[in-house]
Amino acid sequence: MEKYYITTAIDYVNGAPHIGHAYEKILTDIIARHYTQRCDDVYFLTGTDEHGIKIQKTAAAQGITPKELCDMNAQKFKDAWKALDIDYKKFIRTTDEDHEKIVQKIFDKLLKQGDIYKHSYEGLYCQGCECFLNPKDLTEDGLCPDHLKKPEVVKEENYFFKLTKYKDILIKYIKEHPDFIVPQFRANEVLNQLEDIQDISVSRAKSNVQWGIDVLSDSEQSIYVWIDALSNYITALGFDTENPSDTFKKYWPADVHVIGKDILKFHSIYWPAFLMALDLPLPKHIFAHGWITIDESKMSKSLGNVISPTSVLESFNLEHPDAFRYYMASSAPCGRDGNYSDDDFKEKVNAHLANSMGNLLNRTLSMLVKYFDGEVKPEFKGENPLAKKALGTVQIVKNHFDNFEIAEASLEIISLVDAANKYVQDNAPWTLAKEEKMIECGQVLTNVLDIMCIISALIYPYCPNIAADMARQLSFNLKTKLDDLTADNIKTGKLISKEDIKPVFLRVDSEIADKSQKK
Ligand code: ME8
Repeated sequence: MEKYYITTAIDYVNGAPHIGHAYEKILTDIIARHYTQRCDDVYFLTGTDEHGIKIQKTAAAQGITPKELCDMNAQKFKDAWKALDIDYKKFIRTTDEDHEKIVQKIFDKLLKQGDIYKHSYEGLYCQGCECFLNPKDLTEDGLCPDHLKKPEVVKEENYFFKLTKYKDILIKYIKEHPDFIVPQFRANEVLNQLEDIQDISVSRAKSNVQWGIDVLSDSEQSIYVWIDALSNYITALGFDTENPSDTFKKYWPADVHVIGKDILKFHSIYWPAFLMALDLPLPKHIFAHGWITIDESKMSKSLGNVISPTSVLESFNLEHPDAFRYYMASSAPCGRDGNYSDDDFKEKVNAHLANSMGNLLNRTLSMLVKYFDGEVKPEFKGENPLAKKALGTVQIVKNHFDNFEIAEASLEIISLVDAANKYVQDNAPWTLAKEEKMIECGQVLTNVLDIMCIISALIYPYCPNIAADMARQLSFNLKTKLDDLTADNIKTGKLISKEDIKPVFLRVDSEIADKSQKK
């Protein structure tokens, strides 16, 4: 694998980031970090979507300019991703000058080659979706099914993109590439939507929408938000209609666009059609994740249950975001909806990260210090009964990531931790020490520590801080590529002293955590 190009959806900046936005960025960051363990060149793009009527109206309601609103809220997204250790390479804003210029050129090219034409139109526009809705998709009360709001009747002369021209070729492509849309069960929904697809409006009259990129040849029209937004995946790399940059040539096509299920239509129908019109290759995968609910309810301003991504870190006084990242990433199987609840969060991270994984390392290192002054003797090394399961888990985890099964992969890692715990329980090194079977005791401890190195590598994408703490105590190089992992990781000689043993994760709400909170 030479390169891996991965993107998130770019978030609307008419509000602050919430836990749903965070879910997507965490999933993407985990996938990106996993691939850094398999390939030297991962490009991770995220950003904000800053044009459109929604942003224009929110700014007006707050008495500020759209640009001021965008600047203020884009910063909130950047701050949140920093707090969650989202390690993106580039943050694109659709108000970036170079992005705007290239979007104008893309539109112009499609217009000149006849993929875009002008047409007078009356339709039902949903501001929440920033798109025209088909009357047959509305609820019985005539509302947008996603936003439960009445769409407005818009009558305008707009530019249209000839989506119908690409209908058959798109259907064929999706049928011939069963891994294009992930999870596969969503492909049928897309094929159904394609059946009655129409040409789509790709501009709005400036008189109605001022906050948008001007059509180059027609200053009365601004470019429709989805052409503007979707193009970010190529403009960020320096795409140009005449002279694409080397970065673009290197990274395009994207390996995966990670997006929510609500915007799958735009990514698996509109975007591939735009790309075909531009004569560019299609992304390899569109991964549509599910939605996060709070205490089993849909998050909404009116219910007052919108949770900011950093509020969880603050309310549990977490010193790093690992537990939250782990919890979110393991909250739902591939493409299914997940849920956040405080109680479930506490229970799961305490059980998995503190009791199973953290304690195992802590107990094993403490015994090594107690019985052997922290030294791994050459005679402790030998055949490791946990090796097969551990190296098998590495392969299973890789396979899960290839299918974007992030929660499923995390379960495999915890199952390896459980197997190592059972091995310690079954072999009771404390009893071996009491019976003065010191070599056997040392072997058991070393076997576990060798496997803990593999566990630190596997948990790294989810919990980079915990993994770094584990690796430090094990003198293990976390930069080891997954394919280079062996079951022989611990060097012989002095490994650790008593004062260097440190719990890698304190139970949330435990006494110790309470004390460190008071500090
Ligand atoms: O759709 N759970 O922006 P957006 C999980 N600007 N994911 C959620 C979620 C939830 N409760 N709520 C939102 C847009 N998301 C466009 C995208 S891409 C070229 C343009 C996800 O701020 C949502 O599914 O409404 C989407 O993938 C992302 O957050 C941004 O949503």
